[in-house]
Amino acid sequence: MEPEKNQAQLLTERLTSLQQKGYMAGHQDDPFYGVGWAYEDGRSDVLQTVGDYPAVMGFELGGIEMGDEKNLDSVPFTRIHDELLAHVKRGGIVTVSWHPRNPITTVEGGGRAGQAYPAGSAWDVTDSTVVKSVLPDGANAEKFQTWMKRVADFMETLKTDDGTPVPIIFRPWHENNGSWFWWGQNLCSDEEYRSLWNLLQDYMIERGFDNLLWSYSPNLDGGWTMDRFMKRYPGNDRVTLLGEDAYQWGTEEEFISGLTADLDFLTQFAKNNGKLLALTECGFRSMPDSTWYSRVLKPIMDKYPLCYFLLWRNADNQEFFGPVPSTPCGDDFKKLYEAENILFLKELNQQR
Ligand code: BMA
Repeated sequence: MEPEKNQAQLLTERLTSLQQKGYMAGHQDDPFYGVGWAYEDGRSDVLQTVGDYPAVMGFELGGIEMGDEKNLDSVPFTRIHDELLAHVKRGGIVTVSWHPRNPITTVEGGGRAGQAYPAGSAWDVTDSTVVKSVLPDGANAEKFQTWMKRVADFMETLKTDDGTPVPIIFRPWHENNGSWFWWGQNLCSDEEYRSLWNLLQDYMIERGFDNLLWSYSPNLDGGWTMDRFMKRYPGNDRVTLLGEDAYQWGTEEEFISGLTADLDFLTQFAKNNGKLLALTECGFRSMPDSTWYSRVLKPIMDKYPLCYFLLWRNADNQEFFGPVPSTPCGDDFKKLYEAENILFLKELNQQR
């Protein structure tokens, strides 16, 4: 008899088969808040824009390591628990990121104890010995064990009513080719980075998690070479999905050429190594161009075998990446909804 498949394997199969139909739309923190509202049950900017939930929802654990009740974006962990499970129950797919505080510079209580951003946060890059300090024998090794334990304790509560752990795309230590997080390019050696990845992954495996689909996502690079990519790649036995975080910060031309070059590279890599591919974060902050989704982003995505794209959060009217209902960018986003190759929640459920 074949051994029973675990949740990560089942999710991998589901993603592989969905990818034949198209790619899924995703949104970070979708059910919590949007432009002009917060914490209204059932509400979502994507839902209000197109009449359907995104297929993928992203959730963030930053702050769980401190024992905080709310994450770094002020979302209560109890709500994250409930909404993540609700999305799985309605047939959706979930992904989890983690922006842990800086274990050297944070104070007990973290940002909620009055440290001003970026001091003590994941973005505090004042010290380049942080990764080293959490590895075995490092000064913060013990503290980091506690941090990982808090992550695991929370993840352990993410189960269906009958006690089955829900499948989660877990995406730690992201954007590591940039130098804005304490695990970034200039903040640790390649070896230290890989040890950090392994430390967390091995801990989670030891704790018995077989429902996590591990996702590796550097940042938009524009010039990957195999040699440089491999320096920090955790390894084929440690990664199931790869992709990158790609925002348009500069010109449209730069974004298109950089992302196209990267997706050419990543598609080939994914194919050769049997990996799934996604745009693990993306967007154009506050949508200065309301035609961006359909005119810039979609034509690029259409060319590649992506599983999904995840637009970042709609924090407020100063910082949003997803559609805002009843605005020009919301209208433009409807074109993505209408496209046959872009899947939202209802289409996922039709595929089952
Ligand atoms: C960043 C911004 C921050 C946020 C962080 C983690 O890109 O949206 O405001 O705290 O992600 O979600």
